[in-house]
Amino acid sequence: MLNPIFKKEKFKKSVREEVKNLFRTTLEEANSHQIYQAVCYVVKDVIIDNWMKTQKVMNETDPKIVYYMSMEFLTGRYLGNNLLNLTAYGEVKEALDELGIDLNAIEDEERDPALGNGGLGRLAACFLDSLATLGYAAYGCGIRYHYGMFKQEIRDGYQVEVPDNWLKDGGYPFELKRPEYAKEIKFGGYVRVSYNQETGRNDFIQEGYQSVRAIPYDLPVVGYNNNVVNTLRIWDAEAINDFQLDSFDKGDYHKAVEQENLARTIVEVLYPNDNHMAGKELRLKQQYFFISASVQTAIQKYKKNHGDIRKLYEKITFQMNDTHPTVAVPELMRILMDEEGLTWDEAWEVTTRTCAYTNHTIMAEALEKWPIELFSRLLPRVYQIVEEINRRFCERVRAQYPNNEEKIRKMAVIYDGQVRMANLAIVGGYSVNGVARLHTEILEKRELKDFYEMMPEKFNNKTNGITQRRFLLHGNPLLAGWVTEHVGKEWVTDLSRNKGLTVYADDEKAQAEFMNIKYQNKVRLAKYIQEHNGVEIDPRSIFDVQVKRLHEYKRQLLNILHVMYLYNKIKEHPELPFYPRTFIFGAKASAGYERAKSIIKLINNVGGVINHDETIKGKLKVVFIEDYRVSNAELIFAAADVSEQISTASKEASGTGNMKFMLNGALTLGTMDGANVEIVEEVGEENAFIFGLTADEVMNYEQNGGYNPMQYFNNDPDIRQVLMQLINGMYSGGDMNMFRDIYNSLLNTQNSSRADMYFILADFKSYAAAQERVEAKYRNEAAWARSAILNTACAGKFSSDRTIQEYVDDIWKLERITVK
Ligand code: 26W
Repeated sequence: MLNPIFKKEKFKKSVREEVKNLFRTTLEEANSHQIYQAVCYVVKDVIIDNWMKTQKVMNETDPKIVYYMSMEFLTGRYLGNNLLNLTAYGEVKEALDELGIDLNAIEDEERDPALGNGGLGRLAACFLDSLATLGYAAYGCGIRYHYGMFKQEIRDGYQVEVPDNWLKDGGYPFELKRPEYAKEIKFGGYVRVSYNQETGRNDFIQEGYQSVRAIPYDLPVVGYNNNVVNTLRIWDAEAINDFQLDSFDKGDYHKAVEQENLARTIVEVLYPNDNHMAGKELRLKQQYFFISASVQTAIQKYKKNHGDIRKLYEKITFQMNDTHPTVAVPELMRILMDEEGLTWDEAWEVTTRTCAYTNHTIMAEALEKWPIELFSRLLPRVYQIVEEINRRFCERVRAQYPNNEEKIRKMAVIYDGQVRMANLAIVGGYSVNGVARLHTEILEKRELKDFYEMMPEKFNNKTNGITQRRFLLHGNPLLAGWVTEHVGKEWVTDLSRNKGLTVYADDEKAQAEFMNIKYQNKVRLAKYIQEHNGVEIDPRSIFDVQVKRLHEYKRQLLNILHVMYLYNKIKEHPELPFYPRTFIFGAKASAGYERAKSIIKLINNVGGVINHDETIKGKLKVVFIEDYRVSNAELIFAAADVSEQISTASKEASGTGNMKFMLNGALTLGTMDGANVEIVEEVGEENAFIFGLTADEVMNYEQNGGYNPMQYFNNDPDIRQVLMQLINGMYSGGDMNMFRDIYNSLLNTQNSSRADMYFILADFKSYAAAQERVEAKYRNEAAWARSAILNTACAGKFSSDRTIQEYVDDIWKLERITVK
């Protein structure tokens, strides 16, 4: 199975050669970064062979293809993962060892391609991994941002955003520029309608537009041990007419400059907003840019082997990752009608059988809406089509629900001067799915109720998953080895095999081994934290971890308020038993999200006070890990005892970090929200710590009112004490105003929004009680080990392989390919 290139002697020779060719130097003199690049290029050679073979099989067998369209792909580093999926990691590690080179150090030379914000982008990357591993033909379609997610630095406790130029020093080793597949994308101008004698129909011709050239870069997506290599195609932009002097003479100087600017700005940066719609013109440009390029490419590819464009849906699905790619619906209509000559009805039939939509959030502020003025100015022809989609759809609604303008108000695609992208995605596609059972139920019963009633057949659930290959095999080699010893290697492609670990849950030896591995991973993380954050933590303490984007609904604030409460307890009762705890946070806040940023500052300041208080004898530590990202996430999950999943019930669509913790044997401390519900269902409530309001209770309060946070403040001295400490200068060097906004957000009604929007005070005491159960259980080593093993054992459902197979069976209907 092993490719001969990875035979040790051969591989060592190739690396030497590559270092020489690339850098005109010897291996002995090359620095780590040069060696890293050389190793990548040797590995890339193998990948390219399989890549071409996969293409050949696709051409010969003509399978149906899914195009996974996403503005974000948070892939994390490639080198280690590629080696693992090529099953060459061990060989290469040994070969490099013999050269005196440490593979882990080489891997650390790679920058994370951070082309995504959080859950949605990482999910897209897990899905590509599973698609390739299961042998399905798939393209990821995205944007080659020059600056992905910012690098986070913490200065004086504050988040500082630093641009992260991931393409610095000669681009990215694994990508391949494909200029021969460039496409032209048009913006603005107007639509001229002219009668066509030949066809007897009107032609719609866009004129006076600006255009930009979309250039694809391909990244390989290596399947596990199956020779399949799919493609993640990310689009870069170049100016269409490199600056021509004569355009000055023609009076087009201004336009030439503008087109240059358009090309320069369009893919410059990823919007660092998570669950918040900014409504920026450039963002809509980005969306149309990569969608038009991707749709054009897909159609061109289809037409190479197929005569009848009316059957497009038999060979292609466009899966839209949230509403960000929804302009695919009218763009496909445009191409089918204006370029392929289909009638409206024919084009609509094709479009609504080709497009499918995944919803990832019910947060109202995340819903994408574009002002008509902006949309029609930027995409004049596409807008005409959206208008017609809306007109016809409203007609249908009125026919089905006569005299019910309420239905129109809720379901229209264009309303109140805005284009509503979710409504467009639902109307223009054949499938709408949520990402966890509870989330889909909320969509059907509340958020999208009217659509569900009108077209229930479109709705379905696909509970998220994660790839065990990155988050166990690569991220936690010790535990991966242990799992293999006990249930065999098959779990790598069939995570349900982990069930076999159940029989070891009560086995003393297995428990000791399991906890010892956890301990070693804690030592590894402690070392990372010491090196990167300068904080010393005790690997024997309970590692209680919350890593995810910073958002009020995710309630990092509840966590840190509870830490403040514990600190008060320890100070007041130093004699009481207390199991040492380390609270670990990692989170980026959107650059413009002020409250999120002050929560980061609060966490750091609380750490500053507690970590330096010698009187508590190290019982409590708080660390904020700077620049949380995929690469350090792998270390963090492996080392966690407790997984904090404490969102306000109903707000977290699914969560996927929760699954990564579970797989690595951490116990969930969480609310009944998102996929937590299913995690608890799999592992049993006695192996998790559940607390807080239910989704129904939260939604009830939201609908009917009756929630009064002041009552907790007045009646509960512990809560009052902690809240007063936000404004008495205790954690702000005497500054009484530093955290006043946070205090106000919990207690004071500000400009029409309710105080404590996320029910932190309502859940505080039940959270504290759950934390007490954590401590009690941890004291009982056997009980903890048992639960930890069961978490790893019961994580099978949460493999993205399972998720992808469900997408294939219910939505995409793909057939597998085999590559020899
Ligand atoms: C328009 C601005 C914007 C940007 C990003 C709106 C919404 C988003 C994403 C949908 C936010 C996101 O990443 N959502 C997360 O998706 C994960 C994968 O399904 C879920 O596990 C998380 O619960 C959800 O918050």
